[in-house]
Amino acid sequence: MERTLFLVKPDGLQRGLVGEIISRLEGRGLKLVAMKLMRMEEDQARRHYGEHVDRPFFPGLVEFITSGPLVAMVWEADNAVEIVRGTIGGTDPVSSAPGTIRGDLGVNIGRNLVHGSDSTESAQREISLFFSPQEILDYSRSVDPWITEP
Ligand code: IDP
Ligand code: MG
Repeated sequence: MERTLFLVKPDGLQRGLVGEIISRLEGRGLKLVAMKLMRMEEDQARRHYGEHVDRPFFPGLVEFITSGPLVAMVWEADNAVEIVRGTIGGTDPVSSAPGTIRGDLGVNIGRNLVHGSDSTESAQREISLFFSPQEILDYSRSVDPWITEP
């Protein structure tokens, strides 16, 4: 089963949108398998966003993502990466589609509320930056056959 790392960034937490954002993923039927309230350290932030190290927005991004508490999660489903990215919407809320998290709740690319892994390879790397294997729970739900055809 595919897993993806999902973050409600510090702006989402400060704005009181954690519940609303989680509801959108719960509502789609994805399974929550890990979650923690935490504050990222600078070193962790630099590794998480390592692909962007040379971009002009990198210092501001690291400062923002470490500026306050965030909520980190792992969600599981067949095609979890693509499903979560679709529910998040495009990177810049100015043009994110209405109906997506960023398209409904944000207006600025530097405050775009959430993160979702962009590939299964990124997901594996990112999940291991946030969670130990013991923190990721394996369980079944009786509703599963009503969400995914067995
Ligand atoms: P993604 O979050 O949709 O995968 P990426 O291109 O991987 O988007 O960028 C990572 C994060 O860096 C974005 O979510 C956003 O917070 C920030 N970011 C990207 N481009 C800009 C920019 O031009 N200005 C400010 N922040 C940016
Ligand atoms: Mg990205």
